[in-house]
Amino acid sequence: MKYEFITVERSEDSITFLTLNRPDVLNSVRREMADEMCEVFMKSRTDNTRCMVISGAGRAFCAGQDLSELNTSDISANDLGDIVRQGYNRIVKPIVDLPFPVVAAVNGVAAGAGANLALCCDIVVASERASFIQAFSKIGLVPDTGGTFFLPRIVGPAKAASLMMLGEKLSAADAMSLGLVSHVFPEDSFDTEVRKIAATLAHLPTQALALTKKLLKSSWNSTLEEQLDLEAALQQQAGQSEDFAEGVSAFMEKRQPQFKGK
Ligand code: T3D
Repeated sequence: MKYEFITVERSEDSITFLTLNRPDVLNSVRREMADEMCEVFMKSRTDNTRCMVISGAGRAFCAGQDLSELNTSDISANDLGDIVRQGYNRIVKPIVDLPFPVVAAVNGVAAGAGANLALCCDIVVASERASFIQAFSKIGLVPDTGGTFFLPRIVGPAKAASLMMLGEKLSAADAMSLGLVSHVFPEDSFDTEVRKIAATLAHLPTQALALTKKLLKSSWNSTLEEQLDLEAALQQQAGQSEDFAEGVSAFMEKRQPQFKGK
């Protein structure tokens, strides 16, 4: 399938690489781009994808909403609620629910909805030249794309408020020290390192990773008792997988496991 605003590449080891592809405007998001992303998310549920990597073409990851898509001659005529519901909310929910890990490979600036798109992914890695800006307040908007959910939970409420209100730009190193990203790689080796992480994830027991994702999501809002119950229920499920049988056999036989994601 050929897309206009994104590219999609599939590796032999079942990794789907989704690249936002509007480099001239720093991969800012139009409605059609969001539609294309949603289609990829939907297809990836049934095409044996075991890991997805989201990144941006050119020097940016994503500069958020394409501001030129708005009606600027009558700004209040724009239905921003609709743009958020039909665009960004439709992107965040599937990413969080996809039954495999999603890696945000933040290759450059991530601003506004682009910054929060990264934060809703399971693993966020950054190039040394990446930066993160909660740009919304600079144009009179509020943070969206799940930013007010994820950011305070990652950095704490005080830092989240400061980042979101002052719109301070974070370097990759700052993002790393605040816990927004798990790895920072030099620009030269960024693509190679991202592929290594994605390949590692794609060879792990995918079902167990999907269940881990569910547990982590649930932990945002659960009591300890609820989490303990869910851990038991999902461990029961993981224990029925072929990959668990393979993992234990491989351990006993002192060999590397060959997980199939089943
Ligand atoms: O509908 C709604 O608005 C509701 C939803 C909102 C969600 C949001 O994401 S709101 C936040 C929108 N994003 C922004 O406000 C960020 C705007 N961009 C910037 O602040 C800067 O571009 C950056 C800090 C991201 C990068 O700065 P810099 O100096 O590296 O690049 P630049 O020169 O500003 O941008 C390069 C080109 O990309 C430039 O075009 P040109 O002059 O070469 O023809 C610029 O206009 C274009 N561009 C960058 N961001 C956007 C954009 N064009 C459209 N929309 C953008 N968001």
